[in-house]
Amino acid sequence: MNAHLQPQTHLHRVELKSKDYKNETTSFWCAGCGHYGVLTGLLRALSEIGVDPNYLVSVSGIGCSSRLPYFVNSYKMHTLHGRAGPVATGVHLARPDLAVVITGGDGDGFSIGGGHMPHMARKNINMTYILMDNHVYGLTKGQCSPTSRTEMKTSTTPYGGVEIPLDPILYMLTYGATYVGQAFAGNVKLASQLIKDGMEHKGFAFINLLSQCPSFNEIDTAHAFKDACEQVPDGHDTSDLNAAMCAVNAAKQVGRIPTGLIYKTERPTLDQRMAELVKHVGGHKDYDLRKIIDLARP
Ligand SMILES: Cc1ncc(C[n+]2csc(CCOP(=O)(O)OP(=O)(O)O)c2C)c(N)n1
Repeated sequence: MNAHLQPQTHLHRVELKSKDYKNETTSFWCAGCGHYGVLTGLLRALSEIGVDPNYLVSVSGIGCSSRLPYFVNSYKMHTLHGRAGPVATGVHLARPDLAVVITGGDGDGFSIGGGHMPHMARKNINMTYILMDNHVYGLTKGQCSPTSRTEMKTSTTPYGGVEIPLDPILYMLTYGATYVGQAFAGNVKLASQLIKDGMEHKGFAFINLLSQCPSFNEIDTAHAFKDACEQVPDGHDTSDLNAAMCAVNAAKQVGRIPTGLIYKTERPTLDQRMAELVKHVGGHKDYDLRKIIDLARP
Protein backbone atom coordinates (compact mmCIF):
# COMPACT_ATOMS: atom_id res chain seq x y z
CA MET A 1 0.00 0.00 0.00
CA ASN A 2 1.35 3.47 -0.83
CA ALA A 3 2.43 5.44 2.23
CA HIS A 4 -0.23 8.08 1.61
CA LEU A 5 -3.00 5.46 1.66
CA GLN A 6 -2.20 4.42 5.22
CA PRO A 7 -4.82 5.39 7.83
CA GLN A 8 -4.05 8.77 9.37
CA THR A 9 -2.30 8.37 12.69
CA HIS A 10 -1.24 11.98 13.16
CA LEU A 11 -1.70 15.39 11.57
CA HIS A 12 1.15 16.78 9.49
CA ARG A 13 2.41 19.74 11.47
CA VAL A 14 4.28 22.98 10.80
CA GLU A 15 4.71 26.18 12.78
CA LEU A 16 2.52 28.95 11.35
CA LYS A 17 0.63 31.94 12.72
CA SER A 18 -3.15 32.07 12.30
CA LYS A 19 -2.78 34.87 9.70
CA ASP A 20 -0.70 32.46 7.59
CA TYR A 21 -3.79 30.26 7.17
CA LYS A 22 -5.75 33.20 5.71
CA ASN A 23 -5.22 33.47 1.97
CA GLU A 24 -5.44 36.63 -0.13
CA THR A 25 -9.16 36.37 -0.93
CA THR A 26 -11.13 39.02 0.94
CA SER A 27 -13.91 37.46 3.00
CA PHE A 28 -17.19 38.79 1.71
CA TRP A 29 -19.98 38.14 4.19
CA CYS A 30 -22.36 40.88 5.37
CA ALA A 31 -21.12 43.27 8.07
CA GLY A 32 -21.82 41.72 11.47
CA CYS A 33 -22.21 38.16 10.15
CA GLY A 34 -21.30 35.47 12.68
CA HIS A 35 -19.44 33.50 10.01
CA TYR A 36 -16.44 35.84 10.52
CA GLY A 37 -16.15 34.43 14.04
CA VAL A 38 -16.14 30.88 12.69
CA LEU A 39 -13.37 31.77 10.23
CA THR A 40 -11.28 33.41 12.96
CA GLY A 41 -11.82 30.41 15.23
CA LEU A 42 -10.78 27.99 12.50
CA LEU A 43 -7.63 29.97 11.59
CA ARG A 44 -6.66 30.11 15.25
CA ALA A 45 -7.26 26.38 15.71
CA LEU A 46 -5.19 25.53 12.62
CA SER A 47 -2.32 27.61 13.95
CA GLU A 48 -2.55 26.12 17.45
CA ILE A 49 -2.44 22.61 16.02
CA GLY A 50 0.11 23.67 13.39
CA VAL A 51 -1.67 21.84 10.57
CA ASP A 52 0.44 21.78 7.42
CA PRO A 53 -1.70 23.52 4.74
CA ASN A 54 -0.27 21.06 2.19
CA TYR A 55 -2.08 18.30 4.09
CA LEU A 56 -5.30 20.19 4.74
CA VAL A 57 -8.49 20.03 2.64
CA SER A 58 -11.53 22.18 3.37
CA VAL A 59 -14.76 21.03 1.78
CA SER A 60 -18.11 22.80 1.59
CA GLY A 61 -21.50 22.68 -0.10
CA ILE A 62 -23.44 25.82 -1.06
CA GLY A 63 -24.43 28.75 1.15
CA CYS A 64 -22.87 31.86 2.68
CA SER A 65 -21.16 29.53 5.16
CA SER A 66 -19.96 27.28 2.37
CA ARG A 67 -17.82 30.14 1.05
CA LEU A 68 -15.49 29.71 3.98
CA PRO A 69 -12.92 27.49 2.19
CA TYR A 70 -12.33 30.37 -0.29
CA PHE A 71 -10.58 32.25 2.50
CA VAL A 72 -8.42 29.47 3.92
CA ASN A 73 -4.92 28.57 2.86
CA SER A 74 -5.60 24.90 2.09
CA TYR A 75 -6.72 22.63 -0.70
CA LYS A 76 -10.46 23.11 -1.07
CA MET A 77 -13.56 21.78 -2.77
CA HIS A 78 -16.68 23.93 -3.09
CA THR A 79 -19.12 21.20 -4.05
CA LEU A 80 -22.87 20.84 -4.66
CA HIS A 81 -25.52 21.98 -2.20
CA GLY A 82 -25.73 19.38 0.58
CA ARG A 83 -22.98 17.15 -0.81
CA ALA A 84 -19.93 18.30 1.12
CA GLY A 85 -20.15 15.19 3.32
CA PRO A 86 -19.93 12.54 0.59
CA VAL A 87 -17.22 14.48 -1.28
CA ALA A 88 -15.20 14.90 1.93
CA THR A 89 -15.66 11.19 2.67
CA GLY A 90 -14.21 10.38 -0.76
CA VAL A 91 -11.25 12.69 -0.17
CA HIS A 92 -10.63 11.08 3.20
CA LEU A 93 -10.86 7.50 1.92
CA ALA A 94 -8.56 8.24 -1.03
CA ARG A 95 -6.04 10.14 1.10
CA PRO A 96 -6.47 9.24 4.77
CA ASP A 97 -3.23 11.09 5.54
CA LEU A 98 -4.95 14.47 4.90
CA ALA A 99 -6.85 16.50 7.48
CA VAL A 100 -10.38 17.08 6.18
CA VAL A 101 -12.61 19.89 7.48
CA ILE A 102 -16.18 20.42 6.29
CA THR A 103 -17.89 23.77 6.77
CA GLY A 104 -21.49 24.51 5.89
CA GLY A 105 -24.81 25.89 6.97
CA ASP A 106 -27.83 24.41 8.72
CA GLY A 107 -29.70 24.32 5.40
CA ASP A 108 -26.82 22.70 3.55
CA GLY A 109 -26.23 20.13 6.29
CA PHE A 110 -29.70 19.33 7.58
CA SER A 111 -32.09 20.14 4.70
CA ILE A 112 -30.76 19.01 1.35
CA GLY A 113 -27.74 17.28 2.90
CA GLY A 114 -29.67 15.71 5.77
CA GLY A 115 -29.48 12.21 4.35
CA HIS A 116 -25.71 12.17 4.71
CA MET A 117 -25.40 13.37 8.28
CA PRO A 118 -26.22 10.17 10.19
CA HIS A 119 -23.89 8.09 8.04
CA MET A 120 -20.82 10.24 8.61
CA ALA A 121 -21.50 9.95 12.33
CA ARG A 122 -22.28 6.22 12.56
CA LYS A 123 -19.32 5.30 10.34
CA ASN A 124 -17.07 7.45 12.52
CA ILE A 125 -15.27 8.93 9.54
CA ASN A 126 -12.13 10.69 10.69
CA MET A 127 -13.02 14.28 9.70
CA THR A 128 -14.27 17.46 11.34
CA TYR A 129 -17.65 18.97 10.49
CA ILE A 130 -18.22 22.59 11.47
CA LEU A 131 -21.89 23.53 11.18
CA MET A 132 -22.31 27.32 10.86
CA ASP A 133 -25.77 27.39 12.32
CA ASN A 134 -27.59 30.70 11.75
CA HIS A 135 -31.09 29.16 11.85
CA VAL A 136 -31.91 30.47 8.36
CA TYR A 137 -31.00 30.16 4.68
CA GLY A 138 -28.75 33.20 4.32
CA LEU A 139 -27.50 32.98 0.75
CA THR A 140 -30.98 32.68 -0.76
CA LYS A 141 -32.22 35.59 1.37
CA GLY A 142 -34.00 34.30 4.39
CA GLN A 143 -36.04 31.12 4.05
CA CYS A 144 -36.86 28.92 7.04
CA SER A 145 -34.28 26.20 7.80
CA PRO A 146 -34.54 22.99 9.87
CA THR A 147 -33.00 24.79 12.86
CA SER A 148 -35.22 27.92 12.59
CA ARG A 149 -37.11 28.58 15.79
CA THR A 150 -40.86 28.02 15.42
CA GLU A 151 -41.71 31.63 16.26
CA MET A 152 -39.39 32.98 13.60
CA LYS A 153 -41.06 34.70 10.66
CA THR A 154 -39.27 34.14 7.36
CA SER A 155 -40.13 34.62 3.69
CA THR A 156 -41.40 31.01 3.61
CA THR A 157 -43.05 31.15 7.06
CA PRO A 158 -44.50 34.69 7.18
CA TYR A 159 -46.75 33.83 10.16
CA GLY A 160 -44.11 31.82 11.99
CA GLY A 161 -43.24 28.17 11.60
CA VAL A 162 -45.38 25.07 11.97
CA GLU A 163 -42.59 22.69 12.97
CA ILE A 164 -40.26 22.28 15.89
CA PRO A 165 -36.60 22.91 15.14
CA LEU A 166 -34.12 20.09 14.73
CA ASP A 167 -31.39 20.02 17.36
CA PRO A 168 -28.03 19.28 15.66
CA ILE A 169 -26.39 18.26 18.93
CA LEU A 170 -29.06 15.72 19.94
CA TYR A 171 -29.06 14.46 16.36
CA MET A 172 -25.32 13.84 16.31
CA LEU A 173 -25.34 12.23 19.76
CA THR A 174 -28.08 9.89 18.57
CA TYR A 175 -26.28 8.81 15.42
CA GLY A 176 -22.93 8.08 17.02
CA ALA A 177 -20.63 11.08 16.46
CA THR A 178 -17.61 10.51 18.69
CA TYR A 179 -16.87 14.20 19.37
CA VAL A 180 -19.71 16.71 19.81
CA GLY A 181 -19.28 20.34 20.86
CA GLN A 182 -21.15 23.61 20.60
CA ALA A 183 -20.29 27.31 20.94
CA PHE A 184 -21.45 30.78 20.00
CA ALA A 185 -19.38 31.81 16.96
CA GLY A 186 -18.60 35.13 18.68
CA ASN A 187 -16.88 33.22 21.47
CA VAL A 188 -13.80 32.69 19.33
CA LYS A 189 -11.80 31.29 22.23
CA LEU A 190 -14.25 28.43 22.82
CA ALA A 191 -14.95 27.93 19.11
CA SER A 192 -11.25 27.58 18.28
CA GLN A 193 -10.68 25.29 21.28
CA LEU A 194 -13.46 22.96 20.11
CA ILE A 195 -12.22 23.00 16.52
CA LYS A 196 -8.66 22.27 17.64
CA ASP A 197 -9.73 19.36 19.86
CA GLY A 198 -12.14 18.12 17.21
CA MET A 199 -9.42 18.06 14.55
CA GLU A 200 -7.04 16.26 16.89
CA HIS A 201 -9.75 13.75 17.80
CA LYS A 202 -9.56 10.46 15.91
CA GLY A 203 -13.07 10.03 14.54
CA PHE A 204 -16.06 12.08 13.38
CA ALA A 205 -16.03 15.43 15.17
CA PHE A 206 -19.13 17.61 14.93
CA ILE A 207 -19.01 21.21 16.14
CA ASN A 208 -22.11 23.38 16.04
CA LEU A 209 -21.27 27.07 15.95
CA LEU A 210 -24.21 29.40 16.47
CA SER A 211 -23.68 32.23 14.06
CA GLN A 212 -25.93 35.27 13.82
CA CYS A 213 -27.32 36.36 10.44
CA PRO A 214 -27.89 40.14 10.77
CA SER A 215 -29.55 40.31 7.34
CA PHE A 216 -32.23 37.61 7.53
CA ASN A 217 -32.65 36.46 11.12
CA GLU A 218 -33.98 39.18 13.38
CA ILE A 219 -34.51 37.05 16.47
CA ASP A 220 -31.24 35.12 16.84
CA THR A 221 -29.00 38.15 17.10
CA ALA A 222 -25.45 38.01 18.42
CA HIS A 223 -26.80 39.26 21.78
CA ALA A 224 -29.56 36.65 21.85
CA PHE A 225 -27.14 33.80 21.11
CA LYS A 226 -24.59 35.11 23.59
CA ASP A 227 -27.20 35.45 26.35
CA ALA A 228 -28.73 32.03 25.75
CA CYS A 229 -25.43 30.13 25.63
CA GLU A 230 -24.42 28.43 28.84
CA GLN A 231 -21.33 26.33 29.46
CA VAL A 232 -22.19 22.71 30.37
CA PRO A 233 -21.98 22.39 34.17
CA ASP A 234 -18.65 21.69 35.87
CA GLY A 235 -18.29 18.00 36.43
CA HIS A 236 -20.31 17.14 33.32
CA ASP A 237 -19.10 13.67 32.29
CA THR A 238 -18.25 14.11 28.60
CA SER A 239 -17.75 10.34 28.17
CA ASP A 240 -21.32 9.49 29.23
CA LEU A 241 -23.79 9.56 26.34
CA ASN A 242 -26.87 9.62 28.56
CA ALA A 243 -25.40 12.43 30.65
CA ALA A 244 -24.71 14.36 27.43
CA MET A 245 -28.31 13.97 26.24
CA CYS A 246 -29.67 14.89 29.67
CA ALA A 247 -27.45 17.99 29.84
CA VAL A 248 -28.70 19.17 26.44
CA ASN A 249 -32.35 18.49 27.28
CA ALA A 250 -32.09 20.12 30.71
CA ALA A 251 -30.62 23.29 29.19
CA LYS A 252 -33.22 23.37 26.41
CA GLN A 253 -36.11 23.01 28.85
CA VAL A 254 -35.17 26.33 30.42
CA GLY A 255 -34.47 28.04 27.11
CA ARG A 256 -30.68 27.78 27.33
CA ILE A 257 -28.16 26.57 24.74
CA PRO A 258 -25.54 24.21 26.21
CA THR A 259 -22.00 25.01 25.04
CA GLY A 260 -18.56 23.49 25.40
CA LEU A 261 -17.49 19.91 24.88
CA ILE A 262 -20.68 17.89 25.24
CA TYR A 263 -19.54 14.37 24.37
CA LYS A 264 -16.36 12.57 23.44
CA THR A 265 -15.65 8.87 23.06
CA GLU A 266 -13.27 6.54 21.22
CA ARG A 267 -14.43 4.01 18.63
CA PRO A 268 -12.62 2.51 15.63
CA THR A 269 -12.84 4.82 12.63
CA LEU A 270 -13.96 3.80 9.15
CA ASP A 271 -10.40 3.84 7.80
CA GLN A 272 -9.19 1.66 10.69
CA ARG A 273 -11.98 -0.85 10.14
CA MET A 274 -11.33 -0.93 6.39
CA ALA A 275 -7.61 -1.52 6.99
CA GLU A 276 -8.44 -4.37 9.40
CA LEU A 277 -10.83 -5.90 6.87
CA VAL A 278 -8.25 -5.75 4.08
CA LYS A 279 -5.74 -7.43 6.40
CA HIS A 280 -8.30 -10.07 7.42
CA VAL A 281 -9.03 -11.06 3.82
CA GLY A 282 -5.32 -11.20 3.01
CA GLY A 283 -4.81 -7.93 1.16
CA HIS A 284 -6.53 -6.12 -1.70
CA LYS A 285 -8.12 -8.48 -4.22
CA ASP A 286 -7.91 -8.05 -7.96
CA TYR A 287 -11.33 -8.49 -9.48
CA ASP A 288 -12.05 -9.20 -13.10
CA LEU A 289 -14.48 -6.37 -13.88
CA ARG A 290 -15.73 -8.17 -17.00
CA LYS A 291 -16.81 -11.19 -14.90
CA ILE A 292 -18.66 -8.94 -12.44
CA ILE A 293 -20.50 -7.19 -15.29
CA ASP A 294 -21.38 -10.56 -16.86
CA LEU A 295 -22.72 -11.82 -13.53
CA ALA A 296 -24.93 -8.74 -13.18
CA ARG A 297 -26.49 -9.25 -16.63
CA PRO A 298 -30.01 -10.69 -16.55
C1 LIG B 1 -29.78 21.78 -5.54
C2 LIG B 1 -29.91 23.17 -5.00
N1 LIG B 1 -31.05 23.53 -4.38
C3 LIG B 1 -31.19 24.75 -3.86
C4 LIG B 1 -30.17 25.66 -3.99
C5 LIG B 1 -30.37 27.07 -3.44
N2 LIG B 1 -29.63 27.30 -2.20
C6 LIG B 1 -28.37 27.76 -2.22
S1 LIG B 1 -27.74 27.98 -0.70
C7 LIG B 1 -29.21 27.48 0.01
C8 LIG B 1 -29.40 27.45 1.50
C9 LIG B 1 -28.26 28.02 2.28
O1 LIG B 1 -28.54 28.03 3.64
P1 LIG B 1 -27.53 27.48 4.71
O2 LIG B 1 -26.97 26.17 4.29
O3 LIG B 1 -28.21 27.49 6.03
O4 LIG B 1 -26.29 28.48 4.66
P2 LIG B 1 -26.17 30.05 4.93
O5 LIG B 1 -26.27 30.70 3.57
O6 LIG B 1 -27.27 30.46 5.86
O7 LIG B 1 -24.81 30.22 5.54
C10 LIG B 1 -30.14 27.12 -0.94
C11 LIG B 1 -31.50 26.65 -0.65
C12 LIG B 1 -28.99 25.25 -4.64
N3 LIG B 1 -27.92 26.07 -4.77
N4 LIG B 1 -28.88 24.02 -5.13
